[in-house]
Amino acid sequence: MRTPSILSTGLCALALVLTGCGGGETKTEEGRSKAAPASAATLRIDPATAATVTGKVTFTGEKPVRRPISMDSTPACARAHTEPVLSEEAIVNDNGTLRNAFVWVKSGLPDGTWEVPREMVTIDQVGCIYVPHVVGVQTNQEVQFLNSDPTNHNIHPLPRANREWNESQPPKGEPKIKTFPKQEIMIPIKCNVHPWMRVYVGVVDHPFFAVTGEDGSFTLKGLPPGQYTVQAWHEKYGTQEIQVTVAAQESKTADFDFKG
Ligand SMILES: [Cu+2]
Repeated sequence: MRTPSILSTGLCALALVLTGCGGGETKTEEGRSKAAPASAATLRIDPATAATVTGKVTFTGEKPVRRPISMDSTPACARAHTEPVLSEEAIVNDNGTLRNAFVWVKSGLPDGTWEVPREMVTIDQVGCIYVPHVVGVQTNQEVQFLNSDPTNHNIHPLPRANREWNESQPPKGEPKIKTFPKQEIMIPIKCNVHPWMRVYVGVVDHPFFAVTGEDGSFTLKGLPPGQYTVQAWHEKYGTQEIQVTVAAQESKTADFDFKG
């Protein structure tokens, strides 16, 4: 758990009256003092009130067939696998849940800027596959792109809100450290060399997001009490939203069901 608190918003508002809360003073042309815009309050998870939303993302319908990926165009990629490599576009787990759904709080949080985690998020290229296939990061959190393969890759995000870039990375090359400053659900990233390679990055301006794994469940921890719209996104099946209201320290369930 991180340290408090959303209280800092209120304290900052009080401090703003007294000192400007981080904003300096500038002189206008007339020589009068004028407060510069204060920096936004930094929000942190408050363990005293932290609520939780858990759930699962299920799938109803005919189970999609995972098509095999041909890597014949790059022998170094093909050689990295002894088993057939299957598409990750739609994976239904054995328990009927959907893997790689991105679940996040779309609205309802207090205004302010959430503390950015110091830990980096890693996206690796292994056997000419992006690992993981779906990942969440906070706005301005560092993301390191690794190339663990003995072959060239070319990382090419296709954002709508963030800046597009396109950089090659040599075999076992230096990590590329990047940030995405704007919230965006989702940024597809391709590789210009290998058309089957795809990772989806969910960039969220707060820490309340999760990706479903092999059991299809998710947990959003540390929420302030409030009324939220929680969205689940899936690359093939689109988006769904659920309204959830949580009191301080309350746990609620929000289950999604995507139809095939
Ligand atoms: Cu590649």
